[in-house]
Amino acid sequence: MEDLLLKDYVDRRALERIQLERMRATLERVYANVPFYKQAFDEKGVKPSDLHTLKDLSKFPFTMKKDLREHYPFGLLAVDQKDIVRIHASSGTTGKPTVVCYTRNDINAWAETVARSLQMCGLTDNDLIQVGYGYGLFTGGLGLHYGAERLGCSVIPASGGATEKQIMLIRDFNVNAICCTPSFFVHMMEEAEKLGVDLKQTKLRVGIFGAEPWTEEMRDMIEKKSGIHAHDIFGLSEIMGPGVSCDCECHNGLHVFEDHYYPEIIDPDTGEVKEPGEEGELVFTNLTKEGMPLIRYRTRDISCLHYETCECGRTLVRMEKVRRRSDDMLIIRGVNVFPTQVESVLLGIEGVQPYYQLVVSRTKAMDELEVKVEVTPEMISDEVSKLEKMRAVIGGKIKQIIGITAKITLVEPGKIERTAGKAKRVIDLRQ
Ligand code: DLL
Repeated sequence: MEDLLLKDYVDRRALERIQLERMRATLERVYANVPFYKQAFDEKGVKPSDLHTLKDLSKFPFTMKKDLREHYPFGLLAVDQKDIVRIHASSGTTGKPTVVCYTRNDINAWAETVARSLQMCGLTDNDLIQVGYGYGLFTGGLGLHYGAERLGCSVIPASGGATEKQIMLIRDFNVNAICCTPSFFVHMMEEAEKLGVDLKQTKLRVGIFGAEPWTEEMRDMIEKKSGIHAHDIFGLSEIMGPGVSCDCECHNGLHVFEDHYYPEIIDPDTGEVKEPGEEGELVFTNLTKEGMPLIRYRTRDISCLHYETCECGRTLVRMEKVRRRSDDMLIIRGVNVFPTQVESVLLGIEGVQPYYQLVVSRTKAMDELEVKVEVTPEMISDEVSKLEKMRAVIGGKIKQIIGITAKITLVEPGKIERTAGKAKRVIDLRQ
Protein backbone atom coordinates (compact mmCIF):
# COMPACT_ATOMS: atom_id res chain seq x y z
CA MET A 1 0.00 0.00 0.00
CA GLU A 2 3.09 2.26 -0.01
CA ASP A 3 2.08 3.96 -3.26
CA LEU A 4 -1.29 5.01 -1.84
CA LEU A 5 0.15 6.43 1.36
CA LEU A 6 2.68 8.61 -0.46
CA LYS A 7 -0.09 10.49 -2.26
CA ASP A 8 -1.31 11.94 1.06
CA TYR A 9 2.10 13.46 1.87
CA VAL A 10 2.97 14.95 -1.52
CA ASP A 11 4.63 18.38 -1.71
CA ARG A 12 1.84 20.93 -2.27
CA ARG A 13 3.52 22.58 -5.25
CA ALA A 14 3.80 19.23 -7.01
CA LEU A 15 0.17 18.52 -6.10
CA GLU A 16 -0.99 21.84 -7.54
CA ARG A 17 0.80 21.10 -10.82
CA ILE A 18 -1.05 17.77 -11.05
CA GLN A 19 -4.36 19.45 -10.16
CA LEU A 20 -3.94 22.12 -12.86
CA GLU A 21 -3.11 19.55 -15.52
CA ARG A 22 -6.08 17.37 -14.57
CA MET A 23 -8.46 20.32 -14.23
CA ARG A 24 -7.60 21.59 -17.70
CA ALA A 25 -8.06 18.12 -19.20
CA THR A 26 -11.43 17.72 -17.46
CA LEU A 27 -12.67 21.13 -18.66
CA GLU A 28 -11.63 20.23 -22.20
CA ARG A 29 -13.38 16.87 -22.03
CA VAL A 30 -16.69 18.23 -20.76
CA TYR A 31 -16.62 21.15 -23.21
CA ALA A 32 -16.13 18.75 -26.10
CA ASN A 33 -18.48 15.97 -24.97
CA VAL A 34 -21.27 17.36 -22.77
CA PRO A 35 -23.66 19.76 -24.54
CA PHE A 36 -24.81 21.14 -21.16
CA TYR A 37 -21.26 22.31 -20.34
CA LYS A 38 -20.60 23.61 -23.87
CA GLN A 39 -23.67 25.83 -23.53
CA ALA A 40 -22.91 26.87 -19.94
CA PHE A 41 -19.29 27.81 -20.76
CA ASP A 42 -20.35 29.67 -23.92
CA GLU A 43 -23.00 31.61 -22.01
CA LYS A 44 -20.35 32.71 -19.50
CA GLY A 45 -17.91 33.47 -22.32
CA VAL A 46 -15.21 31.09 -21.04
CA LYS A 47 -13.20 28.41 -22.78
CA PRO A 48 -11.12 25.60 -21.21
CA SER A 49 -8.03 27.41 -22.55
CA ASP A 50 -8.84 30.34 -20.20
CA LEU A 51 -7.65 28.23 -17.28
CA HIS A 52 -4.04 29.21 -16.60
CA THR A 53 -3.97 28.83 -12.82
CA LEU A 54 -6.13 26.91 -10.35
CA LYS A 55 -7.74 30.19 -9.27
CA ASP A 56 -9.04 30.70 -12.82
CA LEU A 57 -11.60 28.01 -12.07
CA SER A 58 -13.71 30.75 -10.48
CA LYS A 59 -14.46 32.07 -14.00
CA PHE A 60 -16.35 28.88 -14.81
CA PRO A 61 -20.05 28.26 -14.09
CA PHE A 62 -21.40 26.23 -11.19
CA THR A 63 -23.28 22.95 -11.50
CA MET A 64 -26.34 22.48 -9.29
CA LYS A 65 -28.46 19.50 -8.29
CA LYS A 66 -31.25 20.80 -10.52
CA ASP A 67 -28.91 20.48 -13.54
CA LEU A 68 -28.58 16.75 -12.85
CA ARG A 69 -32.35 16.47 -12.47
CA GLU A 70 -32.96 18.33 -15.72
CA HIS A 71 -30.64 15.96 -17.57
CA TYR A 72 -32.07 12.82 -15.97
CA PRO A 73 -30.94 10.13 -16.36
CA PHE A 74 -27.89 10.15 -18.68
CA GLY A 75 -27.78 13.65 -20.16
CA LEU A 76 -24.49 14.67 -18.52
CA LEU A 77 -22.42 11.67 -19.66
CA ALA A 78 -19.00 12.62 -21.01
CA VAL A 79 -18.37 9.16 -22.51
CA ASP A 80 -20.27 6.61 -24.56
CA GLN A 81 -22.81 4.74 -22.48
CA LYS A 82 -21.05 1.48 -23.38
CA ASP A 83 -18.05 2.65 -21.32
CA ILE A 84 -20.17 2.96 -18.17
CA VAL A 85 -19.75 -0.01 -15.83
CA ARG A 86 -21.77 1.19 -12.79
CA ILE A 87 -24.76 3.43 -12.11
CA HIS A 88 -25.80 4.80 -8.71
CA ALA A 89 -28.51 7.26 -7.74
CA SER A 90 -29.28 9.32 -4.70
CA SER A 91 -32.83 9.36 -3.51
CA GLY A 92 -34.22 12.85 -3.53
CA THR A 93 -36.96 13.77 -1.11
CA THR A 94 -38.89 15.15 -4.07
CA GLY A 95 -39.01 14.15 -7.72
CA LYS A 96 -36.56 11.99 -9.61
CA PRO A 97 -33.34 10.72 -8.07
CA THR A 98 -30.00 12.14 -9.23
CA VAL A 99 -28.18 9.59 -11.33
CA VAL A 100 -24.39 9.15 -11.43
CA CYS A 101 -22.38 6.97 -13.82
CA TYR A 102 -18.90 5.47 -13.53
CA THR A 103 -16.38 4.04 -15.99
CA ARG A 104 -13.98 1.28 -14.93
CA ASN A 105 -11.28 3.89 -14.23
CA ASP A 106 -13.78 5.84 -12.08
CA ILE A 107 -14.50 2.74 -10.00
CA ASN A 108 -10.74 2.25 -9.55
CA ALA A 109 -10.15 5.87 -8.54
CA TRP A 110 -13.07 5.71 -6.10
CA ALA A 111 -11.77 2.47 -4.55
CA GLU A 112 -8.37 4.17 -4.20
CA THR A 113 -9.73 7.18 -2.29
CA VAL A 114 -11.83 4.95 -0.02
CA ALA A 115 -8.78 2.73 0.62
CA ARG A 116 -6.79 5.86 1.53
CA SER A 117 -9.64 6.91 3.86
CA LEU A 118 -9.59 3.56 5.65
CA GLN A 119 -5.81 3.75 5.93
CA MET A 120 -6.27 7.15 7.60
CA CYS A 121 -8.51 5.43 10.15
CA GLY A 122 -5.63 3.07 10.96
CA LEU A 123 -6.82 0.02 9.01
CA THR A 124 -4.53 -2.39 7.18
CA ASP A 125 -4.88 -5.58 5.17
CA ASN A 126 -4.97 -7.44 8.50
CA ASP A 127 -8.36 -6.04 9.40
CA LEU A 128 -11.84 -7.50 9.16
CA ILE A 129 -14.38 -4.82 8.30
CA GLN A 130 -18.17 -4.94 8.37
CA VAL A 131 -19.93 -2.69 5.86
CA GLY A 132 -23.21 -1.57 7.43
CA TYR A 133 -24.09 1.06 4.81
CA GLY A 134 -26.89 0.09 2.43
CA TYR A 135 -25.90 -1.75 -0.76
CA GLY A 136 -27.87 -0.69 -3.79
CA LEU A 137 -28.37 2.60 -5.57
CA PHE A 138 -26.92 4.38 -2.50
CA THR A 139 -23.13 4.74 -2.84
CA GLY A 140 -22.32 3.89 0.80
CA GLY A 141 -22.30 0.09 0.66
CA LEU A 142 -20.51 -0.62 -2.60
CA GLY A 143 -18.23 2.42 -2.17
CA LEU A 144 -16.85 1.22 1.17
CA HIS A 145 -16.83 -2.37 -0.07
CA TYR A 146 -14.55 -1.77 -3.05
CA GLY A 147 -12.27 0.52 -1.03
CA ALA A 148 -11.88 -2.00 1.79
CA GLU A 149 -11.10 -4.79 -0.69
CA ARG A 150 -8.59 -2.51 -2.42
CA LEU A 151 -6.82 -2.05 0.92
CA GLY A 152 -6.80 -5.82 1.31
CA CYS A 153 -9.17 -6.02 4.29
CA SER A 154 -11.54 -8.96 4.70
CA VAL A 155 -14.96 -7.49 3.99
CA ILE A 156 -18.35 -8.50 5.36
CA PRO A 157 -21.09 -7.02 3.13
CA ALA A 158 -23.68 -6.79 5.91
CA SER A 159 -25.57 -3.83 4.34
CA GLY A 160 -27.89 -1.69 6.53
CA GLY A 161 -30.56 -2.96 8.92
CA ALA A 162 -30.85 -6.34 10.73
CA THR A 163 -29.32 -4.81 13.85
CA GLU A 164 -29.25 -8.01 15.88
CA LYS A 165 -27.46 -9.88 13.11
CA GLN A 166 -24.90 -7.07 12.81
CA ILE A 167 -24.08 -7.50 16.49
CA MET A 168 -23.85 -11.26 16.15
CA LEU A 169 -21.40 -10.85 13.24
CA ILE A 170 -19.27 -8.35 15.17
CA ARG A 171 -19.01 -10.75 18.08
CA ASP A 172 -18.74 -14.11 16.30
CA PHE A 173 -16.46 -13.06 13.41
CA ASN A 174 -14.18 -10.90 15.59
CA VAL A 175 -14.83 -7.83 13.43
CA ASN A 176 -12.25 -5.00 13.90
CA ALA A 177 -13.95 -2.17 12.06
CA ILE A 178 -17.47 -1.13 11.21
CA CYS A 179 -18.75 1.47 8.80
CA CYS A 180 -22.32 2.78 8.83
CA THR A 181 -24.16 6.01 9.60
CA PRO A 182 -23.39 7.33 13.10
CA SER A 183 -27.09 7.17 13.97
CA PHE A 184 -27.25 3.49 12.99
CA PHE A 185 -24.20 2.72 15.14
CA VAL A 186 -25.85 4.42 18.12
CA HIS A 187 -28.80 2.13 17.55
CA MET A 188 -26.43 -0.88 17.41
CA MET A 189 -24.91 0.15 20.75
CA GLU A 190 -28.39 0.27 22.27
CA GLU A 191 -29.34 -3.16 20.89
CA ALA A 192 -26.01 -4.66 22.00
CA GLU A 193 -26.74 -3.52 25.53
CA LYS A 194 -30.20 -5.09 25.42
CA LEU A 195 -28.70 -8.34 24.15
CA GLY A 196 -26.12 -8.32 26.92
CA VAL A 197 -23.20 -7.86 24.48
CA ASP A 198 -20.48 -5.57 25.82
CA LEU A 199 -18.92 -4.02 22.70
CA LYS A 200 -15.81 -3.18 24.72
CA GLN A 201 -15.22 -6.90 25.13
CA THR A 202 -15.34 -7.51 21.36
CA LYS A 203 -12.49 -6.97 18.87
CA LEU A 204 -14.20 -3.88 17.41
CA ARG A 205 -11.76 -0.94 17.56
CA VAL A 206 -12.61 1.44 14.69
CA GLY A 207 -15.81 3.01 13.36
CA ILE A 208 -15.96 4.88 10.05
CA PHE A 209 -19.09 6.99 10.20
CA GLY A 210 -20.60 9.39 7.69
CA ALA A 211 -23.39 10.13 5.20
CA GLU A 212 -25.04 12.55 7.68
CA PRO A 213 -23.92 15.39 9.96
CA TRP A 214 -22.84 14.40 13.47
CA THR A 215 -21.18 16.34 16.25
CA GLU A 216 -17.97 16.06 18.30
CA GLU A 217 -20.23 15.38 21.30
CA MET A 218 -21.63 12.37 19.43
CA ARG A 219 -18.07 11.16 18.68
CA ASP A 220 -17.18 11.44 22.38
CA MET A 221 -20.28 9.58 23.46
CA ILE A 222 -19.73 6.76 20.92
CA GLU A 223 -16.04 6.38 21.82
CA LYS A 224 -16.70 6.28 25.57
CA LYS A 225 -19.60 3.85 25.38
CA SER A 226 -18.20 1.41 22.84
CA GLY A 227 -14.45 1.75 23.35
CA ILE A 228 -13.77 2.31 19.62
CA HIS A 229 -12.06 5.12 17.68
CA ALA A 230 -14.72 6.95 15.70
CA HIS A 231 -13.70 8.54 12.35
CA ASP A 232 -15.67 10.82 10.06
CA ILE A 233 -15.92 9.95 6.36
CA PHE A 234 -17.53 12.42 3.97
CA GLY A 235 -18.68 12.21 0.39
CA LEU A 236 -21.52 12.72 -2.03
CA SER A 237 -22.75 10.64 -4.90
CA GLU A 238 -22.68 13.46 -7.45
CA ILE A 239 -18.90 13.77 -7.05
CA MET A 240 -18.14 10.07 -6.40
CA GLY A 241 -19.60 8.70 -3.16
CA PRO A 242 -17.97 8.12 0.25
CA GLY A 243 -14.26 8.90 0.50
CA VAL A 244 -14.13 12.43 -0.90
CA SER A 245 -12.54 13.19 2.49
CA CYS A 246 -11.90 11.51 5.83
CA ASP A 247 -10.39 12.46 9.18
CA CYS A 248 -7.10 11.07 10.46
CA GLU A 249 -6.15 10.26 14.06
CA CYS A 250 -5.74 14.00 14.83
CA HIS A 251 -9.48 14.63 14.19
CA ASN A 252 -8.55 18.09 13.08
CA GLY A 253 -10.74 18.26 9.99
CA LEU A 254 -11.18 15.84 7.10
CA HIS A 255 -8.41 15.45 4.51
CA VAL A 256 -9.77 15.96 1.00
CA PHE A 257 -8.28 13.66 -1.66
CA GLU A 258 -7.33 16.68 -3.68
CA ASP A 259 -5.64 14.78 -6.48
CA HIS A 260 -9.16 13.63 -7.48
CA TYR A 261 -11.56 16.24 -6.05
CA TYR A 262 -10.78 19.97 -6.11
CA PRO A 263 -12.54 21.86 -3.29
CA GLU A 264 -13.55 25.52 -3.08
CA ILE A 265 -15.52 27.45 -0.47
CA ILE A 266 -17.94 30.05 -1.77
CA ASP A 267 -20.34 32.58 -0.37
CA PRO A 268 -23.70 30.82 -0.90
CA ASP A 269 -25.43 34.11 -1.71
CA THR A 270 -22.97 35.79 -4.07
CA GLY A 271 -21.04 32.78 -5.41
CA GLU A 272 -17.72 34.56 -4.63
CA VAL A 273 -14.79 32.31 -3.66
CA LYS A 274 -13.82 32.71 0.00
CA GLU A 275 -10.36 32.78 1.58
CA PRO A 276 -8.91 29.74 3.38
CA GLY A 277 -10.32 29.55 6.92
CA GLU A 278 -13.55 31.35 5.99
CA GLU A 279 -16.84 29.54 6.31
CA GLY A 280 -19.10 28.97 3.33
CA GLU A 281 -20.57 26.43 0.92
CA LEU A 282 -18.37 23.57 -0.27
CA VAL A 283 -17.98 23.24 -4.03
CA PHE A 284 -16.18 20.34 -5.72
CA THR A 285 -14.74 19.83 -9.19
CA ASN A 286 -13.85 16.34 -10.41
CA LEU A 287 -10.26 16.10 -11.61
CA THR A 288 -10.07 12.51 -12.80
CA LYS A 289 -13.64 11.34 -13.33
CA GLU A 290 -14.46 10.11 -16.83
CA GLY A 291 -18.11 9.00 -16.81
CA MET A 292 -19.84 12.09 -15.50
CA PRO A 293 -17.33 14.67 -14.30
CA LEU A 294 -18.89 17.71 -12.63
CA ILE A 295 -17.47 21.22 -12.66
CA ARG A 296 -17.91 23.38 -9.54
CA TYR A 297 -20.71 21.28 -8.06
CA ARG A 298 -22.49 23.14 -5.26
CA THR A 299 -22.93 20.72 -2.35
CA ARG A 300 -25.03 22.95 -0.02
CA ASP A 301 -22.74 21.68 2.78
CA ILE A 302 -21.25 24.35 5.01
CA SER A 303 -17.58 24.02 5.99
CA CYS A 304 -14.21 25.76 5.67
CA LEU A 305 -10.77 24.76 4.36
CA HIS A 306 -7.39 24.75 6.14
CA TYR A 307 -4.21 24.37 4.09
CA GLU A 308 -1.58 24.11 6.85
CA THR A 309 0.07 20.68 7.09
CA CYS A 310 -1.73 18.50 9.64
CA GLU A 311 0.04 17.17 12.73
CA CYS A 312 -0.18 13.72 11.12
CA GLY A 313 2.13 15.02 8.37
CA ARG A 314 -0.41 14.81 5.56
CA THR A 315 -0.29 17.81 3.23
CA LEU A 316 -3.83 17.35 1.91
CA VAL A 317 -6.17 20.25 2.68
CA ARG A 318 -8.52 19.74 5.66
CA MET A 319 -12.20 20.60 5.49
CA GLU A 320 -13.93 21.19 8.81
CA LYS A 321 -16.50 18.62 9.86
CA VAL A 322 -19.73 19.38 8.02
CA ARG A 323 -22.08 20.39 10.78
CA ARG A 324 -24.88 21.56 8.62
CA ARG A 325 -26.24 21.92 5.11
CA SER A 326 -27.50 25.27 3.98
CA ASP A 327 -30.83 23.63 3.08
CA ASP A 328 -30.97 21.81 6.43
CA MET A 329 -31.37 25.14 8.10
CA LEU A 330 -34.65 25.83 9.81
CA ILE A 331 -35.76 29.38 10.17
CA ILE A 332 -37.86 29.59 13.29
CA ARG A 333 -39.25 33.00 14.15
CA GLY A 334 -36.51 34.45 11.99
CA VAL A 335 -33.74 32.62 13.81
CA ASN A 336 -31.50 30.15 11.96
CA VAL A 337 -31.49 26.77 13.65
CA PHE A 338 -29.51 23.62 12.77
CA PRO A 339 -30.28 20.17 14.21
CA THR A 340 -26.63 19.69 15.20
CA GLN A 341 -26.80 22.73 17.50
CA VAL A 342 -29.53 20.95 19.42
CA GLU A 343 -27.53 17.69 19.36
CA SER A 344 -24.51 19.33 20.96
CA VAL A 345 -26.70 20.70 23.78
CA LEU A 346 -28.50 17.41 24.43
CA LEU A 347 -25.50 15.12 24.53
CA GLY A 348 -23.90 17.07 27.34
CA ILE A 349 -26.82 16.34 29.68
CA GLU A 350 -26.90 13.38 32.06
CA GLY A 351 -29.86 11.06 31.56
CA VAL A 352 -30.45 12.03 27.91
CA GLN A 353 -30.27 9.40 25.14
CA PRO A 354 -28.82 10.22 21.70
CA TYR A 355 -32.23 10.16 20.01
CA TYR A 356 -33.98 13.41 19.28
CA GLN A 357 -36.22 15.13 16.78
CA LEU A 358 -37.10 18.74 16.06
CA VAL A 359 -40.77 19.31 15.28
CA VAL A 360 -41.63 22.72 13.88
CA SER A 361 -45.21 23.88 13.55
CA ARG A 362 -47.10 27.12 13.10
CA THR A 363 -50.11 28.30 15.07
CA LYS A 364 -51.65 31.66 14.19
CA ALA A 365 -48.58 32.73 12.17
CA MET A 366 -46.32 31.93 15.10
CA ASP A 367 -43.60 29.31 14.69
CA GLU A 368 -43.26 26.77 17.47
CA LEU A 369 -40.26 24.50 18.04
CA GLU A 370 -40.70 21.29 19.93
CA VAL A 371 -37.63 19.24 20.82
CA LYS A 372 -38.49 15.63 21.49
CA VAL A 373 -35.78 13.79 23.31
CA GLU A 374 -35.49 10.31 24.75
CA VAL A 375 -34.36 9.88 28.32
CA THR A 376 -32.88 6.82 30.03
CA PRO A 377 -35.20 4.25 31.68
CA GLU A 378 -33.85 5.36 35.09
CA MET A 379 -35.01 8.92 34.44
CA ILE A 380 -38.51 7.75 33.52
CA SER A 381 -38.91 5.80 36.75
CA ASP A 382 -37.54 8.68 38.81
CA GLU A 383 -39.58 11.38 40.57
CA VAL A 384 -41.53 13.83 38.43
CA SER A 385 -39.59 16.73 39.92
CA LYS A 386 -36.38 15.34 38.43
CA LEU A 387 -37.89 15.21 34.94
CA GLU A 388 -39.19 18.75 35.36
CA LYS A 389 -35.73 19.90 36.35
CA MET A 390 -34.24 18.19 33.31
CA ARG A 391 -36.75 19.85 30.99
CA ALA A 392 -35.84 23.19 32.44
CA VAL A 393 -32.10 22.55 32.00
CA ILE A 394 -32.51 21.49 28.36
CA GLY A 395 -34.85 24.39 27.60
CA GLY A 396 -32.45 26.84 29.23
CA LYS A 397 -29.43 25.59 27.32
CA ILE A 398 -31.26 25.61 23.98
CA LYS A 399 -32.40 29.15 24.64
CA GLN A 400 -28.81 30.10 25.46
CA ILE A 401 -27.36 28.52 22.28
CA ILE A 402 -29.99 29.31 19.66
CA GLY A 403 -31.88 32.09 21.33
CA ILE A 404 -35.41 30.77 21.13
CA THR A 405 -37.72 29.12 23.62
CA ALA A 406 -38.50 25.55 22.67
CA LYS A 407 -41.07 23.18 24.09
CA ILE A 408 -39.14 20.23 25.49
CA THR A 409 -40.87 16.87 25.42
CA LEU A 410 -39.13 14.04 27.23
CA VAL A 411 -40.09 10.67 25.80
CA GLU A 412 -39.55 7.08 26.87
CA PRO A 413 -36.69 5.04 25.45
CA GLY A 414 -37.53 3.62 22.02
CA LYS A 415 -40.17 6.23 21.12
CA ILE A 416 -38.12 7.97 18.44
CA GLU A 417 -37.82 6.09 15.17
CA ARG A 418 -34.52 4.19 14.58
CA THR A 419 -33.11 4.14 11.04
CA ALA A 420 -30.49 1.95 9.40
CA GLY A 421 -29.52 4.80 7.08
CA LYS A 422 -29.61 8.57 7.47
CA ALA A 423 -31.53 9.75 10.54
CA LYS A 424 -34.60 11.97 10.20
CA ARG A 425 -33.97 14.77 12.68
CA VAL A 426 -36.51 17.35 11.55
CA ILE A 427 -40.25 17.26 11.04
CA ASP A 428 -41.43 20.55 9.62
CA LEU A 429 -45.21 20.75 9.73
CA ARG A 430 -45.31 24.30 8.36
CA GLN A 431 -44.99 23.31 4.68
O1 DLL B 1 -24.03 10.04 1.74
C1 DLL B 1 -22.12 9.25 0.50
C2 DLL B 1 -21.56 8.66 1.74
C3 DLL B 1 -21.82 7.35 2.06
C4 DLL B 1 -20.71 9.41 2.54
C5 DLL B 1 -21.26 6.78 3.19
C6 DLL B 1 -20.15 8.85 3.68
C7 DLL B 1 -20.42 7.54 4.00
P1 DLL B 1 -25.34 11.14 -0.74
O2 DLL B 1 -26.41 10.21 -0.37
O3 DLL B 1 -25.27 11.66 -2.12
O4 DLL B 1 -23.94 10.47 -0.52
O5 DLL B 1 -25.39 12.35 0.30
C8 DLL B 1 -24.43 13.35 0.29
O6 DLL B 1 -24.66 13.66 2.69
O7 DLL B 1 -23.75 16.42 0.62
C9 DLL B 1 -23.74 15.79 2.99
O8 DLL B 1 -24.81 16.68 3.13
C10 DLL B 1 -24.09 14.49 3.67
N1 DLL B 1 -22.88 13.85 4.23
C11 DLL B 1 -22.18 12.84 3.71
N2 DLL B 1 -21.15 12.51 4.54
C12 DLL B 1 -21.21 13.37 5.60
C13 DLL B 1 -20.43 13.56 6.77
C14 DLL B 1 -23.46 9.94 0.67
N3 DLL B 1 -19.40 12.80 7.09
C15 DLL B 1 -24.67 14.33 1.42
N4 DLL B 1 -20.80 14.59 7.60
C16 DLL B 1 -23.58 15.36 1.53
C17 DLL B 1 -21.85 15.38 7.32
C18 DLL B 1 -22.31 14.23 5.38
N5 DLL B 1 -22.62 15.22 6.24
